Amino acid sequence: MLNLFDLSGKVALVTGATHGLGMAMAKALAKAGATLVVNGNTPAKMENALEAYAAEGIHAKGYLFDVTNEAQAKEHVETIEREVGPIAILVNNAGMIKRIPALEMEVEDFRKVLDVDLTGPFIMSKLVGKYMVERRVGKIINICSMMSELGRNTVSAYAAAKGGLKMLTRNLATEWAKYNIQVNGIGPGYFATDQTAPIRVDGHPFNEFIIHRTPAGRWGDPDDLAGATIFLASKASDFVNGQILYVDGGILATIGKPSNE
Ligand code: GCO
Ligand code: CA
Repeated sequence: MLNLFDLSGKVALVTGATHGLGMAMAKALAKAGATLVVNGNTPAKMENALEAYAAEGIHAKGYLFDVTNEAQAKEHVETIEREVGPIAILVNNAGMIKRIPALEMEVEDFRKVLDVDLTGPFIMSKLVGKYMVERRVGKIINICSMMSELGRNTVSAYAAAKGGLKMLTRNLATEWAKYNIQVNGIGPGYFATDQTAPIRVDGHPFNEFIIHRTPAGRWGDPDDLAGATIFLASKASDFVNGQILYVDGGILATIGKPSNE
């Protein structure tokens, strides 16, 4: 039965996997047997990341490119296919957030967030999807968010992009399911990463708010994503198409509770 989750011999490309949730998901894939390819944008971060992977016995290959630059991404996807092998698993994880009230947000900033969080996954899915369609096999996992479902002050662009990414997931699933490609998403709840560091500090009202708002009563640990990632990357999910699997400690299941409960 456990063979269902075995990723041996499969090449997995994880974008933005030099840190944070991307790195945690990438490690999970590698530990399930996948050959890991890491995309990043910053040479120094890549160097540290490859050391961090090696420290856990994972021999990852790193490729520096910008997922929003189609020509650059195309060249690198071709190189990965040639140098490492056929990409069987694509995790569109690279993303960014800007926390600025809508009335103060420059259109340029709004566009930038959409470009990285939504257009980037489209570009990567199109480039890798082309090979997957030819081979009639593939797994694409788009990293969504609580903001694929819920709004929050200051994150208009991020919510628009992550809501869009949920619908891109359903749409690509619709177009490619017949080619035996499963396109799904993971929607992490509130996780302890660098991205949330500014709102997670002890004593910060948002830190208390999230712990109170989450039925599980804590921030997610990046390792909490391992199971969902392996499931959606493996044979175990071969008839699962266009779903967003929320790993959120129950946030989306509940309206919340009064502050005295
Ligand atoms: C925020 C957070 C979130 C999380 C995550 C929630 O400012 O509300 O940064 O956006 O990063 O995406 O699922
Ligand atoms: Ca951990």
